[in-house]
Amino acid sequence: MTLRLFDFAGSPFCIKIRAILDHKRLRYERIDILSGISYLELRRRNPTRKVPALEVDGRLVIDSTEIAYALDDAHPDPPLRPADPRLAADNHVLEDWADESLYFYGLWCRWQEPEGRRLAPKTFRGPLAPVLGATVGSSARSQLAAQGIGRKPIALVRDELSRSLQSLETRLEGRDYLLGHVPYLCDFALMGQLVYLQRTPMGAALLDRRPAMTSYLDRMRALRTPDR
Ligand SMILES: N[C@@H](CCC(=O)N[C@@H](CS)C(=O)NCC(=O)O)C(=O)O
Repeated sequence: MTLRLFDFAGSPFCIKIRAILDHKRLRYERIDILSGISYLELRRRNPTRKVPALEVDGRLVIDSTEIAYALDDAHPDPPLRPADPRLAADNHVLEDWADESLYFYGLWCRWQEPEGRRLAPKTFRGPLAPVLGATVGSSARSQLAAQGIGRKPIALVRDELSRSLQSLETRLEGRDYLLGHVPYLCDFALMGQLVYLQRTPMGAALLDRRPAMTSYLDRMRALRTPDR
């Protein structure tokens, strides 16, 4: 199987897929969409224009959930989906919550919270950095306003995020991973969002107060191969 990943290093969804590829010990070519003409290829072949997108033997699979399923179908060991139907349902709901809800808190901490907003543009490198910092930031803030979180007061967003982190901590009591002692797709989705969150000033401050969450992240990181 030949795998080419259209990738952006800092994207929580790309972090999720790179961790899955490593966990399954699959080799792949990494294509940074900010270098060369790869973004034009992505735009041409992917109607959402989003990353990650994974080319599997020439066929482009888009969206991190579909990519995870395609990899799990082709390489079922280690599995990303539990066999038990009730656990499989929890796996799906938790993955979807991480991708579709928690993501917006990371995006908010990065592009809207004042200190995050000041620092985020500086993370881009190269000649396009100033343009990228301005355009990605304003597009993120438009998304946050349309979704609703961007119109909430800071204290409310902080309380909502703290409540979610507290719930995760409670869920992880006595378990290594969200569903027990084996990591499944929901854990890779959560890991991507937590790593992204931890790279923001407010996200780091909230996570640092929760050692159970940081040791969970250490456990997830340890599943990856040492060279990536
Ligand atoms: N549901 C998608 C979300 C992917 C996503 O939002 N990717 C962002 C990067 S974090 C992106 O490519 N944004 C560019 C854009 O919206 O044009 C997935 O799970 O893959």
